[in-house]
Amino acid sequence: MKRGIFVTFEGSEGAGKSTQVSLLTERLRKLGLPVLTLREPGGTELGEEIRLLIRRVDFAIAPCAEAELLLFLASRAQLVREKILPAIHDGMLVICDRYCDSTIAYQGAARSLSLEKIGPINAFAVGKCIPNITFLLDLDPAEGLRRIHLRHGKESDDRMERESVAFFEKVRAGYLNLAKREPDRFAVLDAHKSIETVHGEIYDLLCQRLGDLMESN
Ligand code: Z5A
Repeated sequence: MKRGIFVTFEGSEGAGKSTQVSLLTERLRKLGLPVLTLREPGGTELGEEIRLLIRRVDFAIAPCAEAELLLFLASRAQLVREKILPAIHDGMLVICDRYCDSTIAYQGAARSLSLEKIGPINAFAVGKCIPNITFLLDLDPAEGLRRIHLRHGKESDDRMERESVAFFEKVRAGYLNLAKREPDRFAVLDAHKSIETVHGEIYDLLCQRLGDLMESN
């Protein structure tokens, strides 16, 4: 690859992002492709510290919505400059578990922070580093929470996972709106299907889009 490709995964809790990111990474590496897999918040030393802060179920220090937003963006700004841009420059295929769209869906649609304010600071954090392809795993939030409870038991130790179904309904609607606005970047997948079926669909779509991108490069 002459120029790298940037792929992101989005969706609400339990939609299967981490599962699909691992399966795709493994398959592409077996083909000999140079793949860098990252996650948000996190992916750098600073970002992983911020991740710990954001997820703490210590309600005495729970950040207000504005502070939470800025913590996510600080992690992202560091990730872009330290990891994503250098890897894309080196021709790698970068796969990131969550990115800018998470902020619009969670802090914008669900926490009701103004999208007019989030847009410019999101852009300040990432500059021109926009994904080529975004896979949105769309799932009924009740099913997502069921999967998370199966994994962790009823009381998750993650502050955000303790939000209500209504909160995650807003997240889902926020994502679907984004996908409608940018159909060329988003591929929406039905995450109710089996892990294997979703993986097959992602792989086929990626091959198709990679072909298109190579032709246009
Ligand atoms: N957040 C934000 O608010 N603003 C931002 O800008 C950013 C993030 C970047 C990150 O937490 C939190 O930060 C997240 C959004 C917020 N908030 N919450 N809540 P995280 O990284 O720890 O959490 P996550 O990204 O939501 O990951 P997750 O909860 O693990 O979900 P997932 O990655 O989509 O799912 P999974 O781990 O692949 O699968 C969950 C379980 O379901 C697991 O047991 C699987 O085996 C099972 N699974 C997966 N796929 C299937 C299918 N197809 N069928 C049946 N079972 C399945």
